[in-house]
Amino acid sequence: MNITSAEFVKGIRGSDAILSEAVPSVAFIGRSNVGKSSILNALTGKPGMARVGDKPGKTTEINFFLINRTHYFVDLPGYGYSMGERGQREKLRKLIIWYFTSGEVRPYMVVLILESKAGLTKFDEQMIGVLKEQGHPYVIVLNKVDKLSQKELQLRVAKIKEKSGGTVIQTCVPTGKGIRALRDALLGSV
Ligand SMILES: Nc1nc2c(ncn2[C@@H]2O[C@H](COP(=O)(O)OP(=O)(O)OP(=O)(O)O)[C@@H](O)[C@H]2O)c(=O)[nH]1
Ligand SMILES: [Mg+2]
Repeated sequence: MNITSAEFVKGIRGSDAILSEAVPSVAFIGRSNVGKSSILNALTGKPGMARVGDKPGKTTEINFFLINRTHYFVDLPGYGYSMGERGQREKLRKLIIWYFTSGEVRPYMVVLILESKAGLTKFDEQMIGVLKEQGHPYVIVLNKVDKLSQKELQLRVAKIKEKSGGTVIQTCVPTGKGIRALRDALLGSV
């Protein structure tokens, strides 16, 4: 499916009426700075829609984008970065956990984004634990594949598959690699 319209609706920091809307949603999560917001922009073809940053911690709210007037793409803050103020980090971590455990939302897919050089970290494994426990379906995306050689990439993908047991979609935002495959996986190929 092509994306014909995408617009920012709102950012939330806790319970909100938007959570009870009957709109199917996809959530984007991962460690800070892995490229969650960049991937969301690439999927929609709107480079400036979600805010992207050089420093971790750019996204600080749970941001809802209405896609084709039928779906929400939900951009979450990142977890697991060591920079920034401890109180703020803890707040964001709690917000992410709340989103997936409060029982208020049931995304039909969670996109767990990893960075190619770091691979699957302990923070990601914890997050996968939460998703499994709550019964949220998820797909793993390995982003920034431009940062590894072909050989390193093969090893990295094999390792992630072995640990997670699932498929891994490889993406690179600057070249657009894997973006169509991800869009089709989320919205269907028709
Ligand atoms: N080389 C390379 N850089 C990328 C890629 N995708 C994103 N980036 C860069 O990575 C940085 C972080 O991107 P964001 O999209 O802000 O990352 P995020 O995961 O949303 O970060 P937080 O909101 O802080 O959690 C930016 O400088 C992007 O330009 C990629 O595929 N390759
Ligand atoms: Mg972001």
